[in-house]
Amino acid sequence: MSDPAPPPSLRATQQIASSTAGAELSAMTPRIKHMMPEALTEVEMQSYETQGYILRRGVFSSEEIEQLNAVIDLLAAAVVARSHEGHEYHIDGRRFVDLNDQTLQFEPAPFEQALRVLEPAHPLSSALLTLLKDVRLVRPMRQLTGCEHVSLWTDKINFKRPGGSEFGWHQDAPYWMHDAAHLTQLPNVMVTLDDVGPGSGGFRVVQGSHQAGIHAARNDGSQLEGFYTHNDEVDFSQVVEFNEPAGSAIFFDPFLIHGSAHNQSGKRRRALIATYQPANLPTLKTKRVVNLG
Ligand SMILES: O=C(O)CCC(=O)C(=O)O
Repeated sequence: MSDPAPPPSLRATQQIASSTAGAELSAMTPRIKHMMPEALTEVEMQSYETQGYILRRGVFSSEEIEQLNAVIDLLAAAVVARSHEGHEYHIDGRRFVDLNDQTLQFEPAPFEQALRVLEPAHPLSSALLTLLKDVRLVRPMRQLTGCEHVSLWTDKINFKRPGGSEFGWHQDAPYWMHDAAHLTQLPNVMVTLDDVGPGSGGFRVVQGSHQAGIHAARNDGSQLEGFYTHNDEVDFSQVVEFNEPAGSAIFFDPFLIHGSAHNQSGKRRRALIATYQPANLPTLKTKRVVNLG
């Protein structure tokens, strides 16, 4: 799929409120174990309400991200090596493989062998599950779901290799509306796994766009047209691109229009996106309950 959007007039990343969040019980982070976890402030909560997102820089240290990336590289290589065992199909010219509980999505030509998206990723690595249970994610997610405890809805890793393709403008709610009755309680978080600079396909949102419910979809004849937001619905004056260091966390509303351009840089732009929900509810794909704290 190609993103038909004209080049948006990008605003500099806004840091609505920044916070170095604290403690994690993970074995990966002995150095900062003593720090207190930090709940979202009232200002941050207000930003989420009005703008549809919250950016926190420096949530995870470079050492933590480095360790996580080493795990991710290994598990990505392992699933790609086994992809011939899965069920292969094509949607809008892109190759997909369902392998056990995972869906692998590959880049379009000329990088057909390169993994683009892996979902869900947490069953493949205890380090990923540990990250999802980390208080630096769980505590804000409790606030954003309005629940005392949360579970996982879905999680994925987007790999965006050099030359990797764009993510067209879309909202998540239309993807999930047939599987979830609690659409407003499905907040996302993107954890950046590489430093992101201009041209490397940074995550973009249309701030405030979550307030208008589900926007009109594309009608370009593609198989997935119903899941992409029509260009006329995108207010380009409100686009924010996140060119942020690895270890940042961007919390965003499931109704927020978002996407990203292709990666023109020579470096990877990996990211983990996880969606939380109230506790004791089944995940999107496996239907297993994964309580996170
Ligand atoms: O990785 C990105 O830049 C955007 C990802 C995204 O929008 C998605 O996976 O739904």
